[in-house]
Amino acid sequence: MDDLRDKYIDLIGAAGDEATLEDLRVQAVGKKGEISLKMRELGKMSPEERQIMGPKLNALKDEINAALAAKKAGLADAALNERLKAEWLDVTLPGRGRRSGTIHPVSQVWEECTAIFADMGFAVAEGPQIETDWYNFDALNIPGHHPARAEMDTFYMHRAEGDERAPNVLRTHTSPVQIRSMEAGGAPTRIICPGRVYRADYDQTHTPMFHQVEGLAIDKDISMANLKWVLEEFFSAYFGTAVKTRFRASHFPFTEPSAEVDIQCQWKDGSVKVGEGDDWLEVLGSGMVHPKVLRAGGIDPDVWQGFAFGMGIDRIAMLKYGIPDLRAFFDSDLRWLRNYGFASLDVPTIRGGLSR
Ligand code: 2NL
Repeated sequence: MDDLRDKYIDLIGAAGDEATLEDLRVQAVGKKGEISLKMRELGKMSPEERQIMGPKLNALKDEINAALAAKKAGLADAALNERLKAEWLDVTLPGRGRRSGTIHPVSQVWEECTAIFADMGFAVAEGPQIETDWYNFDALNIPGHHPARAEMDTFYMHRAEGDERAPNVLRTHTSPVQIRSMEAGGAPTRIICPGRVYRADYDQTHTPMFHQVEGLAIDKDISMANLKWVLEEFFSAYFGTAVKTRFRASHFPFTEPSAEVDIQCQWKDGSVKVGEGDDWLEVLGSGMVHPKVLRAGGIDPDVWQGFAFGMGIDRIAMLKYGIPDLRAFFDSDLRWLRNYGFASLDVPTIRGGLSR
């Protein structure tokens, strides 16, 4: 038994890796290992012999197991020491910078607009981008034969062969959201509707998808004067400087009277500055909501009246942030996005604040 002990203790001491150690474990204390076989022989011994040999064999088995475990831990330590010697890390080096994405100018301006109008008590309403022709046109006093339907370069959805219903459309403005809000919430109301709109038009200043924010205020005594105040307040907050507006008589089917709104600006070496000079830039359409449109939204035009307006988010983004080409907005060019994008934690800038 002493020979057996010395043999395995020496072999375990000399083992150079875990695989050798495992082989030794199987040879010595495995099911068919030398010590296990010896233990099986206990059955053939006399009780007296067994009294002596049993505990001795158990002690030997424990000793071998302990030696295996100790050697295994030793090998792991040695391996770790080798790795620590070979691999090292300078924890004082600066980290590798990770580029973060940017907020698209459209998203930034969208947020700025909603923040400014929210301060004036407007709630945000959103709605579907695929609309029925009733919500997109008829409810807005644009009947089937009206030239505005043709002028709008509408995208029509597919209808199955033989389906004679008027096709759905990609909304050409966010006005249908306002019709839906009138139906759902009635009057009085103050909402803005920012969103994507679609027109089949593509050139220097038009993209087939663009962004619009429309506004609607309905009450018993709302007038064009309120409209003018709200818009001047908006443009001054948005551009961070007092901005004069100029209202020009115009025509839209959904408002009566209607006005196009220009903002004061100056051309300076090829670019435009808002809020100074004596040039004018058209940025917005507006007017008093047409009685037929109020009625389409389920509101009694003999009791209620209101103003509405619509403007392009992309266009006022270009104006404020000096972005020259509209089409680049939707090219997903990373160099452009890094240049014109905003840091994700930038709070919408409403410079100047409101005069209240
Ligand atoms: C433009 C013209 C405008 C409206 C949009 C509107 C909505 C309802 C009722 C009446 Cl529900 N009007 N929206 C009114 C006037 C003009 O947009 O040229 N925008 C860029």
